Amino acid sequence: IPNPQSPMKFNFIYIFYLLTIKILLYFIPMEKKLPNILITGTPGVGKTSFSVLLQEKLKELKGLDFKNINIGKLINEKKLYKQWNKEFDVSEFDEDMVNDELEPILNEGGNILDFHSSSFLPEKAINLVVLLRCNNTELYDRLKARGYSDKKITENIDCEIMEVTSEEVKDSYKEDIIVELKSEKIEDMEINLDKVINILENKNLI
Ligand code: DAT
Repeated sequence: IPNPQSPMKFNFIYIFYLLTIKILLYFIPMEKKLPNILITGTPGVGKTSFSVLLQEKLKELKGLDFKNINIGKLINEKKLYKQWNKEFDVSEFDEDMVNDELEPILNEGGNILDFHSSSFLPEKAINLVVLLRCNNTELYDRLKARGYSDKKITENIDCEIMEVTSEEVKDSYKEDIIVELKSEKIEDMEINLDKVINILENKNLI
């Protein structure tokens, strides 16, 4: 600690003392918050499959521990809805209830969020939006295999054709954080994983 007895010596020691602290702080690695990545798209495009693979690959390649948040599951488990839509057999989630639940999770960072809707999330909390797209024939087969009713299949395919999810993303997030990727064949998965990891690195997010 500088000795205030001699002013000249004091100044010199004081400056030296401050510089040393500054240099030390520069070299001490600060813990960087990991980004929040939203994986979105019409039901059946491959959000859940991609989210799981991305989490695994980020761990394997980069040693990073991301959490996987399936928002649909969270809504059902925590009952974050006020109504159930009997016609389509889905919950009509309550945006405020979901955001209250997500707030501390998003503040921590390091989340891969998997959900078909995106506009209600706080824009500033999302660092990258991955929008998956799939052609109608493939989407039909996937939704049929899932046991959806014809009505629910048609509704979802219409959403993809009308670009509902895509429009929602483009209206809610800045263009430079949106990545649109084709998710039709198994090979697309590996290509998409590499692309997303590259983008995260180039944007200095990981
Ligand atoms: P979502 O979470 O968007 O509803 P999912 O991950 O459950 O979709 O995938 C739906 C089905 O499609 C599932 O059986 C896995 C398969 N699938 C996902 N991505 C695929 C891809 N790129 N190529 C082939 N099949 C894929």
